Amino acid sequence: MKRICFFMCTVMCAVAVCTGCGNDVQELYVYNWSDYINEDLVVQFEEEHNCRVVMDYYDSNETMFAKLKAGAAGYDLVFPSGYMVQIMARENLLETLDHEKIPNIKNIDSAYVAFSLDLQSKYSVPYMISNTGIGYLADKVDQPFTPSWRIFGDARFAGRMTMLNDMREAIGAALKTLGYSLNTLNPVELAQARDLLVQWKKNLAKFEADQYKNGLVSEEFFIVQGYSGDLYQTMEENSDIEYAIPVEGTSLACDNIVMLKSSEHKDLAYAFMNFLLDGEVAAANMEYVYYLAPNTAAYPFLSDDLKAEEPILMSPSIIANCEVIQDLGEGNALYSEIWDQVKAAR
Ligand code: SPD
Repeated sequence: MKRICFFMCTVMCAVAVCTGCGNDVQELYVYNWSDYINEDLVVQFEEEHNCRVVMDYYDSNETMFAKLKAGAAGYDLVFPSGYMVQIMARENLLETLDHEKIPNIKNIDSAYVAFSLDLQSKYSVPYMISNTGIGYLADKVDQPFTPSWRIFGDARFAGRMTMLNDMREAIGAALKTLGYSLNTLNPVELAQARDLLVQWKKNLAKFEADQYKNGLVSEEFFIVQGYSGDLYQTMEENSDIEYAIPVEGTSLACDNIVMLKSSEHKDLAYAFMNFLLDGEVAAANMEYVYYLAPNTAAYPFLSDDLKAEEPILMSPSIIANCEVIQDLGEGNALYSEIWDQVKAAR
């Protein structure tokens, strides 16, 4: 309900701005994943800076990139994963960051910077780190439950399962199941992953990257592929939901904050970046979204409950079972081709 109210307020602010009521305040246009920021913090920032933050949402890196490439204008800040930062930088979409305008950049935990893929934070600052796993209703699966991506091949759950509408995540799960790297460029391995995904697709209600959370909470779906924090959020609403990382391994993503070259509110955008990197703010954000903000100043503020959740805190044993999705340059097209074939398959 809280999340819906926030969405309504955001829409009302946008309407107010468009109709001229908000002309006396500056606006910041943020394009982010859904359920990925603590709305109380947004309100705090608006009050501190006498501004309005207007949010828009996407459900995959590729959707966001396609929209920007198609000419969507007006956004100031975006939150892409590491591999997508590389792609956007190559496309000349990103502002080179002035670190002097982000003093809280000193809080970034150097232990995790490699996951962002932008080692010098030239274009991006790390925001949150996630892994991808299986969310499931404990009373619907065999116990003890051994988490495996192969569950999507189990016809007993046909129509009750979803996988992410996110090509690198869905193909990545199939590749890991076959024992391959989720960054492979080997055409034989990719063809095998495609065939496996086409088999799984027969049992899926759909490929979906946003509404699957509500579907799991309402028990329309029993088993979903999803992002760690998003699935931890669903546990607040249905205590039968559990989260597990498949034994075959999975992806790790560091999502980052980038400023678009076309941003018209760069000072405010820097202020928001810096705000989100404040230790107390980052901790309050983590407690809401259930992802790891790699921020050394945040750790002392975290609750013991959050610190006990290894998949959120990315303990070494979790990281050992994860692989970072890389930008594959021209090889990215191979994944798009495979994905088109999976989508077209019956
Ligand atoms: N609700 C936001 C979830 C974003 C998690 N990271 C996405 C990584 C995609 N590979």
